[in-house]
Amino acid sequence: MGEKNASRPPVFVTRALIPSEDAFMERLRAIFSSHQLTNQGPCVQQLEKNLAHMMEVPTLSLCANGTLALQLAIRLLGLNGKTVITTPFTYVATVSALLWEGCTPLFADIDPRTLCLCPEKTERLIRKHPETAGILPVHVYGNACDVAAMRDLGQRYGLPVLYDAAHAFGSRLHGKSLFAWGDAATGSFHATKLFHTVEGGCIVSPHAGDQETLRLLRAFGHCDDNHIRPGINAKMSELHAAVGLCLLPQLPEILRGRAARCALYDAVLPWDYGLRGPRLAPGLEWNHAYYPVIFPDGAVMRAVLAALEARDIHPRRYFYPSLTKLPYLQSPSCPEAEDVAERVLCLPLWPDMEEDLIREIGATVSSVMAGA
Ligand code: T4K
Repeated sequence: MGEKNASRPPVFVTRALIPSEDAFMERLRAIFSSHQLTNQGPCVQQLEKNLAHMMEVPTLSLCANGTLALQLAIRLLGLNGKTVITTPFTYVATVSALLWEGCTPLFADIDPRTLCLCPEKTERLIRKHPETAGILPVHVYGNACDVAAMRDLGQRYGLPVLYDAAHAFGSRLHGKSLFAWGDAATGSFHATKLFHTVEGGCIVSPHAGDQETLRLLRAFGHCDDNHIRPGINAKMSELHAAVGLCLLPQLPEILRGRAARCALYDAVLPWDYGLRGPRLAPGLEWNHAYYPVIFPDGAVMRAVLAALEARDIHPRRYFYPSLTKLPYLQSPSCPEAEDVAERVLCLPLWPDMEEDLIREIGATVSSVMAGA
């Protein structure tokens, strides 16, 4: 153990999908010959239509990235400047979007089984903070939050529920896209995501009229000479949308490839040593967005990480630290999130990842666990 394999390049947590060069060049030539490179061009419109159709949602608005998608959705729901309850177990973008919109984030702890925001702890925090104006749960790793409990909370306290669905593209709950839940849901199409536009994001809302508002918000707030509200520049370019149009037809193959690799991890990892994964929501067709493994304690996780890194294999500590520990926020502790953040690792995963690599990772983890 501990030997770098000189015959292969380093292994990272994921490997971005590359569109077929021919398909992309064809789209690029069309874009260049039209001279329309951005500002709600035909590729963006087509991708919006294709994604909305595929996800069976009334409308979908593309934007420049998943962070701006959150910021636009916060504005859409009128939450800017207000107190919003969210989860500490997520990528930092969830909370930085709130901070950039002048919100006060409050962290409720997670359910340690699903790793998503806990509805009971959220309700306790709402009662303690009657100034709460909204709830921002995250479908972590593409697992589903308890959407029924969150909807119930939203209705009982009159609070909009905005889902950060950055990991959830391709996940379906009871046959419906995870983006179909909530007062709005936002996605990320960053290069590291299972489907991407290099940089990109989207906002889905159940109200068709919101698309017009989002079109204004993401493009300076005006329509020709008619200035309606303050906006920002969060538009997606035609080149980015073209990458998405090339990759989208591969989605079924992408999901199958990821599921098969996760099944192989399931088979080769030494679960008897107390490893576990998040408990998936009942009724979920999971997109296998990540392959998180929770180790018995932080010391074992760090030993596994060191052994893999010695082989030039680089899993990631998604999501460490718990956001309650951010140095620029003062937050009470959330023990469940802090505990999981100390001992979770996301193993490398992409749809055509070599099976031998997964076996090598399994054997490395097994040998560390056997000696621990
Ligand atoms: N909400 C949640 C819950 C999120 O997880 C995220 C983003 C957002 C909101 C915000 O969405 P965006 O504004 O990003 O659209 C990555 C991604 O940059 C970020 O999108 C993602 N979540 C987060 C979980 O992970 P890093 O800093 O870990 O990425 P990086 O550059 O270390 O890349 C990881 C590996 O991916 C590399 O080692 C190799 C591979 N890779 C990376 C890039 C950039 C490629 O193969 N090609 C590439 O171009 O943040």
